[in-house]
Amino acid sequence: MEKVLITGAAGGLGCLLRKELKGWAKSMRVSDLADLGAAAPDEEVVQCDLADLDAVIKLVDGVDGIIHLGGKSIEGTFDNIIESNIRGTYNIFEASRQLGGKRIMFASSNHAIGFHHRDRQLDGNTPQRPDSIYGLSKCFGEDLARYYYDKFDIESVSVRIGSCFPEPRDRRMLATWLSPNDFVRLMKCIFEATRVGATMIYGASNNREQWWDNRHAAFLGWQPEDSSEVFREKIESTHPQPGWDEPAVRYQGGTYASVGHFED
Ligand code: NAI
Ligand code: 15L
Repeated sequence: MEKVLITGAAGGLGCLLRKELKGWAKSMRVSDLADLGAAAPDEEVVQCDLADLDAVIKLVDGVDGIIHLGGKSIEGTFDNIIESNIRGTYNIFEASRQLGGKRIMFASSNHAIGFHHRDRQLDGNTPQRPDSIYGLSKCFGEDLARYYYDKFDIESVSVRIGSCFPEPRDRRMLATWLSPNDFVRLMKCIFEATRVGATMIYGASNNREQWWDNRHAAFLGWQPEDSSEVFREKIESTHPQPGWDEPAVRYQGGTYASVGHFED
């Protein structure tokens, strides 16, 4: 990888990749709406609103691959989600098309399938089932990725990230947890593969409880190595087991599925 662009680079996952992909990519262009501090050696820092197409075309010009993390990362107002996630993601794919087709990693989310029950194991053929306006915007991004591949041959991998934090924060995350190291390894696999087409992959570590089956994406060669099991005792002793009939427990998306409409 010569030059990689990371959008949303001031956020949690962006900061992680900015640090961990150093050296793997010869240079990095990091971008966000928020302040990113000074550029490190072999880095360019570009402050940019993803909702501005002209700015995004300049942002994408000259890079070889795009790690698209930028956007609203939780439920929000419809207007906010439209600008950052719908328009922002469209602008990234459109800039890639106009500039000759850069491979894109799209940070989708488990909330694109959050209304599936937890006792159902999902795979590459399971239909989307969003649990929120946020989840809907991730479904849009995944469909956009498919469309840009079918029509323009823009390759991408949409990663339905589970919960990527240093540690699981509750009982649900014992199943959805994606360790930061497994996430970094996945990013490398995505850009090192010869061809990826338009692929969707679930992003969870090698946890005891598995809701998602990634056999359809085995060609990427990603094998998660970490497991949430080391945190089980800590989580179970601090988070009481809720009733199994509660919606937040029945659905994969947890509270995203059980809460009401954000703007009410
Ligand atoms: P974060 O909220 O920490 O970072 C997102 C970044 O995007 C922020 O720095 C924000 O300033 C930037 N941003 C928002 N709107 C923007 C705009 N219009 N133009 C430019 N930048 C904008 O989120 P986090 O946790 O780092 O997640 C990164 C991506 O991964 C997000 O797209 C999120 O939806 C997705 N994801 C993350 C998960 C996780 O467990 N961390 C789980 C599932 C999906
Ligand atoms: C997400 O999509 C969010 O970005 C993250 O903040 C967590 O809420 C995660 O899903 C999750 O489901 O745990």
